[in-house]
Amino acid sequence: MLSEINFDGIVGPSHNYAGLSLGNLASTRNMGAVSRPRDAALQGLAKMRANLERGLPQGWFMPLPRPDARWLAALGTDMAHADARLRYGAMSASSMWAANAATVSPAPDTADGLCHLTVANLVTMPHRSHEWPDTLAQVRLAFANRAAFAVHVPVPPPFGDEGAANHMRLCAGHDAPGIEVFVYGESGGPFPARQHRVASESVARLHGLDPARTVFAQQSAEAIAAGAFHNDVVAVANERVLFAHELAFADKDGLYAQLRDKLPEIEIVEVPDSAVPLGDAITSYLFNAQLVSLPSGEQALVLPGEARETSSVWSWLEGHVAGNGPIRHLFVHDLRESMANGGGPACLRLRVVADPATVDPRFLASEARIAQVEAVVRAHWPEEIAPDDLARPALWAAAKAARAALLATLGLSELEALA
Ligand code: SUG
Repeated sequence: MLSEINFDGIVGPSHNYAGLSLGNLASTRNMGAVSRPRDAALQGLAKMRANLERGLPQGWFMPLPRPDARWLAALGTDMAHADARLRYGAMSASSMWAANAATVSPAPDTADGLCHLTVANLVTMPHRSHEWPDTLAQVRLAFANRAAFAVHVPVPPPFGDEGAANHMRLCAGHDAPGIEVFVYGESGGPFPARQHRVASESVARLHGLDPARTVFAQQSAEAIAAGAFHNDVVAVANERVLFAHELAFADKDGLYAQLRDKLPEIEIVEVPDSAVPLGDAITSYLFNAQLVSLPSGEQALVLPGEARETSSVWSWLEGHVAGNGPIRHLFVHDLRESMANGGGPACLRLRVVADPATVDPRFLASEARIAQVEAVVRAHWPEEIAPDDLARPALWAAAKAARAALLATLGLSELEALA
């Protein structure tokens, strides 16, 4: 009955490169570049379609209202008067990275047998700090079935929580009790540590996790300083496989020992820095692949094109697949628009292990519905946005109208009233 459903954020019509995320090297590198929102959304939808064709249940989340007039009003301003930084923040399409929407503990892991979701507060980055009220409204709608789900409001500030991007689950099978691993950062380096240990501990308590099956691990300062602003840039887990870079964790030996103790069948696939230097892992997003179990039971990586273009990464992957490693298949997708803001295949999705019949069907994708969404995107999403365009009222109106058209197509116009 339980399966893993990947909920991808549909890339919003205001997708742009304003360079807002310190510590996210791609975001900084592409600051001021011209974005292509239509292509960005179509690239994301093509990934969803391909995963659906691979036999993987697929869901989606809607873009949030942009510009976010309510946020600006709370700051005493509006789009016409806000300074550029606030205007950029109000127009950010960053909710596309659904891995940051919430942390999810599936029913087999929790004391009350419900699937728990805590919406992330994203307090560290101003442009992301105002996502949560609209994300919460959407999550409450998608997972309204109280016999199956419990939805929590975000952990209060100042404890930064960035959701599933810093959370991994290891288990014998998706429907078996899992070991939940919360990865946090310690501040003090050149870039912010976005996930606070207190936030991770709070989420574990709120979800009613068994302390004996819960692990807290520190992300290595070296990884954060090298641009791994979330753990999912350097590690990913699926069922009994942990796939991680050698330099991902502050104390990898301690972590691996705990995991082996709690899940003896674990397979740890560690990529040494000598084979794939940390810098290559981060620019290629090797570990920000979706590690998925195909209907055959074999595991596959859904990778961005940049992984194939990075020779150290591609040689390592080819060697692994040719050998006897647990990852048996490699699927490559062009996600260039999202990648240029530091968002790979795994950033774009939130994994929820649940019975699809318990989810509001408007949040579940099908081949026909993907085609409908593509038509809306082709008709309404801007082709290009330069940062200066974000000051144009015509773009604000176009972004609003485009989202409204999408919501109407999927029967989700009530989200407009919730905003
Ligand atoms: O929070 N980029 C996002 C990318 C998030 C990736 N998510 C995961 N690793 N799970 C971030 O840094 C760029 C915004 C800008 O520069 O306009 C941005 O927000």
